Amino acid sequence: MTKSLILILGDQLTRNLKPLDLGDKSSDVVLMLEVQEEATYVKHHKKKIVFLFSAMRHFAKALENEGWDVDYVALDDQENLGNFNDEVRRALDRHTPERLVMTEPGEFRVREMINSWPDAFGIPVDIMADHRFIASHDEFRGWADGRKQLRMEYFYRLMRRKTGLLMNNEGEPEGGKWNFDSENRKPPKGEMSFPTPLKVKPDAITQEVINLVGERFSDHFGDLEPFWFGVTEADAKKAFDVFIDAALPKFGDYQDAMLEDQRFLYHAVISHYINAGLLNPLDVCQHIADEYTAGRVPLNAAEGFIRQIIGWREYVRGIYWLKMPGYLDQNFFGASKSLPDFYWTADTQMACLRAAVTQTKEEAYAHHIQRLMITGNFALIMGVDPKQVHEWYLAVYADAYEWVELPNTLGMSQFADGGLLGSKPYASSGNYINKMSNYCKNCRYDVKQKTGDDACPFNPLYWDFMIRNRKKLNGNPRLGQIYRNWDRMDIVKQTAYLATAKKFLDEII
Ligand code: FAD
Ligand code: DLZ
Ligand code: SF4
Repeated sequence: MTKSLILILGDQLTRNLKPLDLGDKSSDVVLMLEVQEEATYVKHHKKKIVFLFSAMRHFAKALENEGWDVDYVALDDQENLGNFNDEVRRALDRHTPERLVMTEPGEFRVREMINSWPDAFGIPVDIMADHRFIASHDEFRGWADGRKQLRMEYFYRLMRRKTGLLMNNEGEPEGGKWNFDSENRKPPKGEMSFPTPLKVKPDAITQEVINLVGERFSDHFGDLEPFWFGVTEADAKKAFDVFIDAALPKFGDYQDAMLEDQRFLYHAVISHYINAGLLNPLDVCQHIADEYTAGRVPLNAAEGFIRQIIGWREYVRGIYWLKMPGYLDQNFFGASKSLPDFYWTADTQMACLRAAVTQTKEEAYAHHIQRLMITGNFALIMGVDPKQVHEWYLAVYADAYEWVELPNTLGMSQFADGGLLGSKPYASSGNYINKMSNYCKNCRYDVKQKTGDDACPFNPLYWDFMIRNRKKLNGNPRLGQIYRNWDRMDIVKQTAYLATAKKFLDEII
């Protein structure tokens, strides 16, 4: 008889799971489930589904090769009932285990579902902590408790101390500073050469999944092929090595740059691997720290990268679990406009948005500044309902799971939490985009024009946003100068800004 049925979810594809450590190959069964509901509760990008199902199938095979008994329910199995509840119930009938064991899920929605299983199925359910994360839920709560502001920077220092990453023997940060961002954020300049992320040719398993997704999810956003993501731990490690050799030294310098014909620049393109379990976040950071110690990468690159993972990634997860479920419904500005259609079609004359959406459609990837300062910024200043923005980001990126996507979107990008994550909204005019990218050169709009039919829409919409939300933002010390600039502007110019914004929203969107 099966002692434990070990459920492994689609974003837990690692041996670094407590239930596997404690499990017994001779008496336990591993359960993995491809279910329609997970692929459609938001209509995930086709490439994201291929990536996850193929990675799940490869992981199941690897466990079998190690001697585990794996019960794998594929999406096209005749009896598959299409959701976790029904499929777990069926598996319990098949195996009649003493208990169900699993690692905690990443998403609140799934956690609630699992919480109902002991009663619903009359079986003990052991839910173990996810040790891929550096901070436990209690540790984050302990840090957050009683603090007025939950700034990432302070939490990050705690994580640096905890991991010892980039800390010297005296317990001080390498280079005498915690953060080297002032050396980053360079605009792209002159002739630059760019590496290409590792592209893996689909094997027979991946090809089978591509065919399945093509048949079952043809109405989902995004191009199915060419599909080049790795789907195993070995692929992911190779991709990470390619990044280290070819891109890491320049990662910091050009972290915020954007170029129309360069989709990846010096970014790692590994978030989908980390989030699904194919790469371990702490191992990744240790590797980067070792590269710095060996003198192969500058400190600004190593620190900048490590901060994204042990800082931002851990921090947003902490915020998510601290604030859910209420977090999902936050809407500080009361924004209610619908997400424009061009977020799905890329059919817009704004070159920056066209490029970001086209790339998202083709690659299920956009880098951070495209997400924050192009698609996010536009939705923010236009006044789109943050829930719609959230659902878009959750659907379209291969790395998107609610625990990481929601705080980044609703908090960092849309300021819908009223400033829990960021001290001011990431709203900008076209000037920032022009400085950091080459998009404006090929745009029907003129970034230098502030008002009128040819003005870059970001220019009037920026002011429209600031004025529309003035009551809510007035007390923000970081925005005082901006409002003073507005107040000094002559009324004709102010009126022209707001009229241009209105015309654009009424006629173009
Ligand atoms: P790099 O730029 O090379 O960074 C290295 C790694 O740092 C990433 O692989 C990632 O693991 C981590 N990282 C960097 N920034 C963040 C961050 N803000 N939060 C968490 N981890 C971070 N990231 C996701 O993993 N999933 C999401 O669903 C997601 N949604 C986002 C939505 C918005 C609106 C914004 C502004 C950002 C979002 N991010 C998300 C963060 C970031 O954009 C991606 O992690 C990054 O673009 C992934 O590409 P990369 O691997 O090339 O990252
Ligand atoms: C994202 C996703 C998709 C598309 N499909 C599955 C699936 O069929 N089976 C599965 O176990 N997990 C899937 N996932 C990942 C889950 O949505 C993820 O594990 C939960 O959101 C919990 O974080
Ligand atoms: Fe985007 Fe404005 Fe530049 Fe056009 S001019 S690419 S809309 S920022």
